[in-house]
Amino acid sequence: MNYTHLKKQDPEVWNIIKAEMARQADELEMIASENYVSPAVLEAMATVLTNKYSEGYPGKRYYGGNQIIDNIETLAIKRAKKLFKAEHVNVQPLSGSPANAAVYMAFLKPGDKVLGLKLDHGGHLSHGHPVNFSGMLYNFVQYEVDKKTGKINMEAVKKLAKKEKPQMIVAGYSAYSREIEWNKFRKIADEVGAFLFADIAHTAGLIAAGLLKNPVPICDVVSTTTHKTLRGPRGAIIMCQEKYAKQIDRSVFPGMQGGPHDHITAAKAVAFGEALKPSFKKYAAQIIKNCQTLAAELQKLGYQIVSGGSDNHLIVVNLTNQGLTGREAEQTLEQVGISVNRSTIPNDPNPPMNPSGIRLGTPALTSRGMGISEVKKIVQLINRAIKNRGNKSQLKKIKSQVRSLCKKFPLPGINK
Ligand code: DSN
Repeated sequence: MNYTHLKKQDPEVWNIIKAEMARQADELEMIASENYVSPAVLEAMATVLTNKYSEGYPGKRYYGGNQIIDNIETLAIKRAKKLFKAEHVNVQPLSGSPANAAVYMAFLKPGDKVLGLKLDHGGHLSHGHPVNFSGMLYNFVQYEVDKKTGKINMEAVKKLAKKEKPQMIVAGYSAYSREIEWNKFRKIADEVGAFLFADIAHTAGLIAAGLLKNPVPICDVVSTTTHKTLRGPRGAIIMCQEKYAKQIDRSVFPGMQGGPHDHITAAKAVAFGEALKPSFKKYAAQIIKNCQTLAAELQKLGYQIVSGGSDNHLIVVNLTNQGLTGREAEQTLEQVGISVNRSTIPNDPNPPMNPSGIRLGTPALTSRGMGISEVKKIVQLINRAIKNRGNKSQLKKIKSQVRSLCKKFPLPGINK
């Protein structure tokens, strides 16, 4: 994109955007939930579809002039259904938390009991944390990962579900690196008469590529953001069995949201189209290989990985034996141009603002075309930065090495 009008009309805004483009191009993005969209996805977002109001659904809108918007929403739905083998898809949710709010509203009454994974064990704020709407409106009981293995112990989940008899069980996480046993969750949910809700925001791209088990045919309802491993625009979708279609649609609109963002719906359709291509499967497979290399190389250097490894795109590194906190690691790595985020570890003795770990992911590196040899180099850079924290001249040297690596892998969608 040339941004001709923006550059001329509003250099103040343009200069900020340009600086962010340079940051993204010159730095390594290892935040597990971030990615780079394709130029086609970027272009779809920057279209006149943003001008339209279209409350309602295709063929049933509350505003005139929606014939063409209906086509884009219908196409996005069709592609998402194919990608995830879904009976029904709502493509309007604005992002992950609003999507989850709509799911709860569709299936629960305030005060109903729900089982969700605790935040410091890898769950998400919207899975019942007390400071979040989910924890305020619903009676969440939190399950945990196993103390010894760092993995979800399905026997413990079953025991808790039988004791608590929740109306809903939430599975699918933000900082959990292992495969999820969807069929076992289904069995438990059936035994206690609960709805099963999967939040696959993190792993949707890997599931779409057929590399992780697809929970859509197993669960009652599934939400995902579209901008993580799925590599689409910032937004979300909800998938459910046909028998729940009406209650989900009503819950999204008019329950939670007003007009959908039609330019984003168009970009979602483009991203789903990309994810349906064989090249996406290759991309997703490389994400996992890169992540497993990342885990193994860090382990060789003495770093502890929660659960001992990864089946997906992310790892959580427990830094306790390295003598620094997650915040110190995040800040040190930021100084050399590597973006990561501090993360709690299970049963973290430290507070969430300064927890004991960092979360690292490979979706964005892989979108740049980086493979195993680059990941090995990056692990060396991370380790050197951590070992030399506070040493300005060493950190400067590492930063220039990060930059030279980035130069060899230009970003999609950036036209500097
Ligand atoms: N903020 C996202 C993440 O980083 O996992 C989840 O919402």
